[in-house]
Amino acid sequence: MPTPRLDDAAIAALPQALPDWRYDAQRGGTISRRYTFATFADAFAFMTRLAFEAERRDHHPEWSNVYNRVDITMTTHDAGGLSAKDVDFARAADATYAAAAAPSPR
Ligand code: H2B
Repeated sequence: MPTPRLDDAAIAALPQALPDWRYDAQRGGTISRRYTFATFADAFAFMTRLAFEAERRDHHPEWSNVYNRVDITMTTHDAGGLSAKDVDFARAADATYAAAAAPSPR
């Protein structure tokens, strides 16, 4: 069964639900966030932890890493836009970041 897209009310509530993520209407809806770390090793450790989280959920980030930065974009391909899986993964990423040894301020 395809994953349902978020409805308009859920989209409108995103700034409250995920204050550090930016919504973009393109591609049926995406959310993005940049995480900044003290070092490359901290950034890569965060990615490693999230990679296992993604596998567990079968829901995977579009992401890139440059030195101490990790940029993540989430959308759900089979929904043709944003779904609750993206919001859940964003929450997991935020929790992983909050638990990281040395997050640095944005
Ligand atoms: N991750 C994300 N972010 N969106 C998807 O639509 C998606 C995914 N689909 N991971 C999954 C895998 C799909 O390709 C497999 C077949 O379930």
